[in-house]
Amino acid sequence: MIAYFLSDTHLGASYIKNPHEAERRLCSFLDSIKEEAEAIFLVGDILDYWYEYRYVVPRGYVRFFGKLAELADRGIRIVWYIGNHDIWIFDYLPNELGIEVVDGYTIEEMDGRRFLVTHGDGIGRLKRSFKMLRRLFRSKTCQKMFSAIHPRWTVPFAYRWSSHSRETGSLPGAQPTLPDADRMLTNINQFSAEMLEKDPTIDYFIYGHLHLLRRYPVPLAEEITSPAAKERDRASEIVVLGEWLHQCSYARWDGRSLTLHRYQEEA
Ligand SMILES: [Mn+2]
Repeated sequence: MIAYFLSDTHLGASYIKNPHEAERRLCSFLDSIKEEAEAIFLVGDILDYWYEYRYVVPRGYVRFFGKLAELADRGIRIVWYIGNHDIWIFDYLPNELGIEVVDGYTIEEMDGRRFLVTHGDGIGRLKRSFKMLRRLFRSKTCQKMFSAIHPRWTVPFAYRWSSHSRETGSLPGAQPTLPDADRMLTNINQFSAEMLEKDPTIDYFIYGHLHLLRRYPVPLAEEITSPAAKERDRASEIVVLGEWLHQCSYARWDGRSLTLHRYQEEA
């Protein structure tokens, strides 16, 4: 099985200087892997803002959506994990593009290895304000109320929020700044160790969200180290996927090993 993992492309973000170029580069990457990829995991914050109304969706991304549809039509399995920016995908994108959309995590089995995959914004110890907003954003009642407001007001508001929160770093739309990244690394370490305690068969924990490219063995806190985990013949690893604003980083599973790469277009 050949599979690809990438995250945090943030298409549509106001701070992307050349939006069409960012979209084109992503499509060119998808083109370059379509002959061999059997599964593609989009690990969250793929769009900087998205909101599906019942009969209407926001503008943009036609080439990217078209590319996903083309790859899905070829039989490539595409799984899109909701991040903290692209929360409001409902039934339009999955049905229209023929992809799977996941809110939370899944455990994937490929070639006898097990992968826990999730964006990573909702795990570990979160600030109370962040937790409340996450709940608010996912509340069916709030979504109904939000949908009832004309998009001419909500969409510009959401874009402003998304770029403002990035500057202040205090809201869920925020990009992690470095001190924040430390806390988030602690969160994913803790979450991974706890999951491993429950299920020692997980080989890889794959996260987005941090905009850092990292790979290291799951650090097991002493109090949560289980005998089962200790007896394992191989160490479980944490992989943080980086981002597509500068690094264009991704992970590739080739059936035997997982490797990290940066996409560079051929001249
Ligand atoms: Mn994120």
